[in-house]
Amino acid sequence: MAKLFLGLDSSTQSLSAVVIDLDTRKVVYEKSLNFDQALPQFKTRNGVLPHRDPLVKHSPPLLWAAALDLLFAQMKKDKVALGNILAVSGSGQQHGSVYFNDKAAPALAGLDPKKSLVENLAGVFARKTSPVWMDSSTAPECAEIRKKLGGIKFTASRTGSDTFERFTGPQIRKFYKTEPKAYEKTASIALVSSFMASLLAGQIAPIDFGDGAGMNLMDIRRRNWNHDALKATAPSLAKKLPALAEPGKVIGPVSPYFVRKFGLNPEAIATVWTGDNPASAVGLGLIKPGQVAISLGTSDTFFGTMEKCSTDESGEGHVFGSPAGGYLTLICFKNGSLAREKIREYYKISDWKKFGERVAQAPPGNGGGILLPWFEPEIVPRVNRPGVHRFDLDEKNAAANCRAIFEAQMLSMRLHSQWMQVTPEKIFVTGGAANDRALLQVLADVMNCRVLRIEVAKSAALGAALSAAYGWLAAAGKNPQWDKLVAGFSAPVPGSEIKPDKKAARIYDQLIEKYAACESDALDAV
Ligand code: XUL
Repeated sequence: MAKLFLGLDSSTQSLSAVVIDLDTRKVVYEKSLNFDQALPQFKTRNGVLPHRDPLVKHSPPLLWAAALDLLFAQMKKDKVALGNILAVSGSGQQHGSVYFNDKAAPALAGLDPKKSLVENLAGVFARKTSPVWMDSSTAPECAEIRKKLGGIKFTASRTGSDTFERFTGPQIRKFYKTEPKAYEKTASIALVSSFMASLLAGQIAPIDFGDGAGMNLMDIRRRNWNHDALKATAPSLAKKLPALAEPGKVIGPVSPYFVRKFGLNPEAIATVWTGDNPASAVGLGLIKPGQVAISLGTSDTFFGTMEKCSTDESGEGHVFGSPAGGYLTLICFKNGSLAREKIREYYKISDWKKFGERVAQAPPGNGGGILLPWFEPEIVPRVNRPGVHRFDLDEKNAAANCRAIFEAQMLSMRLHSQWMQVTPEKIFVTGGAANDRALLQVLADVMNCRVLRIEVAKSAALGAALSAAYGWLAAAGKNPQWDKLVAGFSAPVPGSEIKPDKKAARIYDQLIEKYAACESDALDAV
């Protein structure tokens, strides 16, 4: 019998499945189901409910449950060998929260396969909708919690991050303040990840250290609920939170609902889910401390692993628990590829290949020219009033400006990840811009580090499938090793390695000081 493991990823816009075969080390099945298209009755747009207040972004948790039914039905139709699946795990969009009343636990324990999940879950919610990570309506609650915890530095050092609007604690506080009766009726609060795990396991599932760290409620070092943070957030919160657990820990056998309805292996185990970022890190092969991956996408994201927890005093970066042990940092730069596109369009450059050629035409460091590309409000550094700033840079010189925007983005990453004190020996890069060697050369030179391209289509679902395999092997007493487990699944693209040019690296070692000065000048000005 093939040893199959299922990883699911419940993201903002879709639910995805990846099935891996551990013996052949192959992804044997992958599928994504788009919420808006597959389940139009929930009336979401890009997975989120329209709301008159643009800061409020909620989704219906029943949408995610309905998607789980549909995806299992699809897997059955596609003849996935569900009977050979040994363990199921998953990941969820981080920070979003689901509010159960006291009917939820018995309903989960008795899921009836003759009904849909939506029917089974009728009447189990204390709040009909779930705030998700795109919600930014909790600025007052962030300020209140931060103040009670002693300011940015202490909030970050205790919970792994400063308070952020999308984080679960401020969201819970807003719910308690605006709907105190419904808050009181809340018996248990789940994250998107633990909600989905609860359906699979037929019981209220624990929250893992990875996703739990995105709540401003967990003690990042001790990995338990932080009493002061709970008190600063809402009353009686300890009673409403499930236990915290290692990602991949066995919750129990999968609910008979999935066995009878879809033919899932009755002996398959359901393991604890994690957040999409921690799962992605594993999917990208970040399983040892001191590793770094950079995703150059709509926004640019810096992932790094650390053995010991260090937190960002300025409160810009986040620290989560890593599924492979230790810690994971996530630093998100909003002005990523959209900002690069703005520059490309401004200089009427037709495609990305030509953009890369322009970058290569200008010399490393651009003779000291700097461009700060804050077309949109920026997360790191915090910029609320957007603007583009040029220093010693001729606006008419297209090549210099193309080079300058990418150099600035990479210098910003280097500067704002220094607090991690991680010196990687190589950096994995993924995302659209990772296809361009000229850009990767700039990255290698700025970071003074080897760069290798990685292509993993559904890194979070793959990470979840690997975590299911890890949990199953550990439960079987087989002492799994992460490096052996990920081998073959997330290998760098052959021939993609780029080495830093020593001369260029020295230029950037000096330019970073000027970049930092320009950044503070511009920040003072806005
Ligand atoms: C991380 C975050 C997003 C979501 C996306 O802090 O808010 O990356 O996890 O699903």
